[in-house]
Amino acid sequence: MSIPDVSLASKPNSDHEEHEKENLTLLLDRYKEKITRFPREKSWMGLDTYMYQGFWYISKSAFSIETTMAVQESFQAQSTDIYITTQPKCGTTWIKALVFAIVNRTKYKNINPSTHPLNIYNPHKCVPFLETEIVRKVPTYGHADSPRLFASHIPYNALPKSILDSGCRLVYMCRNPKDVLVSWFHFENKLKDRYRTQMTIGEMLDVYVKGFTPYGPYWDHVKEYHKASSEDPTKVLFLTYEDMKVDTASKLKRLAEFLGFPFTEEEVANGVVDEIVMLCSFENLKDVNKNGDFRKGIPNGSFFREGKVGGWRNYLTNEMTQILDDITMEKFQGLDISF
Ligand code: PAP
Repeated sequence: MSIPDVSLASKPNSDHEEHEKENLTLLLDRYKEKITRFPREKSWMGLDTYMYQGFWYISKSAFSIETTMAVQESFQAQSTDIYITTQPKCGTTWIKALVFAIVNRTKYKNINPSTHPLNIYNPHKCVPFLETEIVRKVPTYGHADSPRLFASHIPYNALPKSILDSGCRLVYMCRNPKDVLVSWFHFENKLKDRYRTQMTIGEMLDVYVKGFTPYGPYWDHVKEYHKASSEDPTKVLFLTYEDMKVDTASKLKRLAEFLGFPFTEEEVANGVVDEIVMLCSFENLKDVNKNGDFRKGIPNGSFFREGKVGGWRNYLTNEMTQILDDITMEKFQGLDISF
């Protein structure tokens, strides 16, 4: 079983990160002309956003139209790969930790728990994004045994053909859009060094409902993965953050089965499921990640704010709630998606 070279990837501001920056600059240059032909709007934080294949993407960053096009052009899937896919702020960090812990549990069975990668590194270091993998100097899985674990925010139909055709498994997690918006609101406003501007929740709502958010519209992203899961539930597992919160242990078992790593009766009896739930709990991961930066200007702690369901009630007015509820009802009409 191979795992990412977390030790290498864990050093912010290292040569490694410098190299990624250089590669990203090359990509920006490669697609510079092309993106000028796409429809453009304003996203939040003053960022430009471009319409590409039905979704909006910001430019000039790791999670951008350029990296999406590069992934489409050159990423090669293997049939044994596992992909974790989400809209940002839907529980990516959590589901990465859960999948990593399930798939690698035998490898770390007899180690001192304090040396488990999830007790040392940010889950984002343990499961790389396709969007950052594409600019890496050395591929994360250089000598890959299977399965390789990757994550992505790229919409289903925009994933590289080799992922869609290879038969590999995809885990999709979505979340109540009201909590997603509130989570975005806190995250973006925390990155003061990046944007040098702050936005109100009302201003962000305006952008959100228009779909001009990274990988937006949120609702279309969810619908594409939901459709893919309905068409082939053995290939795409559709999860919600809320369901996972209600009964993490039983959802974890289902997730493990889907991934092809079911828990044995003995493991269940020995408390392995509960151990993983605890290892990946908000409280544990928040504590592990209380110091340091994930990348320059992005503290590890910024991925762990509240970790609750329904926190939106403290931030959205009745009017804002109504706007989001109306869109959600209209967009998800007839689909068994509930939060
Ligand atoms: P990303 O897309 O930037 O990686 P993502 O991990 O999808 O972000 O979402 C962050 C949210 O997940 C945060 O929600 P909040 O702002 O409402 O609090 C974060 O707290 C929450 N989160 C992170 N880790 C966990 C966890 N282990 N359990 C539950 N929620 C978590």
